[in-house]
Amino acid sequence: MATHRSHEDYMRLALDQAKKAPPKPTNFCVGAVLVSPSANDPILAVGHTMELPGNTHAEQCCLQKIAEQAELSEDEVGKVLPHDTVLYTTMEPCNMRLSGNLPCVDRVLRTRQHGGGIQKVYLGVKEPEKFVGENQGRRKLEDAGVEVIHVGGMEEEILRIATAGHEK
Ligand code: HJL
Ligand code: ZN
Repeated sequence: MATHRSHEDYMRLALDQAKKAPPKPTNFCVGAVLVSPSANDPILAVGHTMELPGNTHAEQCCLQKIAEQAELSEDEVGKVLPHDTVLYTTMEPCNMRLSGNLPCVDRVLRTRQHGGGIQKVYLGVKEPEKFVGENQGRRKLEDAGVEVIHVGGMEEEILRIATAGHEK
C-alpha cells in the first residue's frame, strides 16, 4: 500500500526541514522534499538550505543526495528519478542567486533533459523581493512545461522561518 499523504502533509515536512537551516542574513531558510507519489516509500529525499557543504539550497540538496546515492553527478540525476517525481519546497525555486551559483530552476529543468525528471513543483510561498528583485522562477518552470502549484495556508510560518536571522 502506498502511503497517502496530502500536499499539506508534504509541505509540512518541507517546513520541518526549513527549520534545520542555519539562519543567514543573505539568504532564506528553505526546506524541500522530493516525492514519487506512486511509490510504496514515496519520499526520495529531503533537504534544507546549507545542509550540504558549500552554499547549498534546499532543492539542490535533495538532488545532490540522490545523485550521490546513485554515484552520478547532479547534472545526471534525472536518469534515476522516477517518472512521477514531484518537488515540494517551502519557497519558489530560485532563478537567480546573488552568489552566481546555478539557480535551482535550472537544476530542476535539467532533470527533464532525458525525459521524465521533475514533473510538478509545489511551493509554499513566492520568493520575497529582498535579494534578487522579482523571482521569475515560477514563470520559467511553467514556460518549460512544469506544473507549479501553490499549497496555501502555511505562508506566515514559512516566511517566519525563511527570514530567521534577517534584520527586521
Ligand atoms: C530557495 C533556498 C534558498 C533560496 N531560495 N528556493 N531555496 N536559500 O534554499 C533565494 C535567494 C538566494 C540569494 C543569495 N534563497 O544563496 O534569492 O548565496 O539565497 O547563492 O540570492 O544567493 P546564494
Ligand atoms: Zn535555489
